[in-house]
Amino acid sequence: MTSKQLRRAREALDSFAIETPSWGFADTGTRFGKFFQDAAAIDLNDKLADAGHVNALTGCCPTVAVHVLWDFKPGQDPKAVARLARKHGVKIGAINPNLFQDQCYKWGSFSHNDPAVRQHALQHCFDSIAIGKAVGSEYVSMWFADGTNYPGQGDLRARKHWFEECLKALHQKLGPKQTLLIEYKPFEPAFYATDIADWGMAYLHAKKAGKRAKVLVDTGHHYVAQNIEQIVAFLLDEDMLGGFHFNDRRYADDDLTLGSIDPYQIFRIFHEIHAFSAERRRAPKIAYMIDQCHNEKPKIEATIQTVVMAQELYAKAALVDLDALRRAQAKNNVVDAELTLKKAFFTDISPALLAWRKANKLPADPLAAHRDSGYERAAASDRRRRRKALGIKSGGSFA
Ligand code: AFD
Ligand code: MN
Ligand code: MN
Repeated sequence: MTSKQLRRAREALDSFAIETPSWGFADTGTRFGKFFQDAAAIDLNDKLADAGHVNALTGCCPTVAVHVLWDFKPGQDPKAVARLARKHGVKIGAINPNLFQDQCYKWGSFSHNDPAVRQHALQHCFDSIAIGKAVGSEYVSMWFADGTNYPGQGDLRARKHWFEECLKALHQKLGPKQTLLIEYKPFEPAFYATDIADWGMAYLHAKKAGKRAKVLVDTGHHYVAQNIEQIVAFLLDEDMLGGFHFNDRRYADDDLTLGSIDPYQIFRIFHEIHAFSAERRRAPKIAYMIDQCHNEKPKIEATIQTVVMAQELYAKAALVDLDALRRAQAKNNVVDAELTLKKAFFTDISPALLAWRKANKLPADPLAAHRDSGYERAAASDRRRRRKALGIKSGGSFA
């Protein structure tokens, strides 16, 4: 690395933070079954402890996204949760309402044809906004499972109008520092028409909801051939890119770990953001968040691997020589234009990462430091004991 590259990479590392998901530390599964891990978090205290441990080792993930129904017990004091997070060295990040598990949502939430259900869903979101205000969170992150499975099942335009009404009502409840993130997903669990199926629908709903509504891009929520960085460039240019849920996938919303299948795609997404920031001389406010569930990888190891990969790709993308790129584009020199990206992508930025970690008093190898720390072993034995006492299934081959 040249000294100029070293400086740019370290500046990028200084400015980069990514949010871990509370649900990434707990046992998760697929629709075919759940495989338990002894060291998986049991409750919110475990999740925040694990998130704090990952942040202490990596220095780049100081906030934790929470799922209201999965993390907040009914009547729990949100300020106590904020204090618990601080105790573990992290802060509560995005608030995720849950509009997809209650039985009343069988026919949808904001798109339900019964106004009482729509009102029930809205009230849950109002409560989630209040939790966000109480814990000092900036983001309310909305994902909807709403959709239909058969042609003719629902009135597609009526559902659009119900969504518009609810999102507008929700936006009006936001505090002055809160942003509403509207996430899209082409299918699953709906397999005929998902109500917010693509970036265009999310964009339209955000625009109509109000000024503090933006689009959330989940990298797993696209058709295999879709060009995600082009969507990101459009949303950036319209000042409508609110944030990301990063993960990776081979086929659909597989929730594999970021960069495990196609790191070059994440690099190209970050390149669009760096190019936008350089040309507009301002870094857009974007919530970088992880949304994964690692059924097979140990939860904490997978999260360390993920945040380090995100850091590396973000720093690599900062090395693209934008002047050389624009010169090559101006001359339609396709090979040189492509090479400016490839050169940055294949630059070994470990010298910058090591220097950054040293300057921030962080371990040179966060994964090795975690493995040497005994944290996983201690968590497994404590949580195995607690699971037994709670009568919850544990890991192991014949459990
Ligand atoms: C599922 C959904 C969506 C949502 C996440 C957390 O596909 O990505 O953001 O759960 O609620 O992955
Ligand atoms: Mn998501
Ligand atoms: Mn998803």
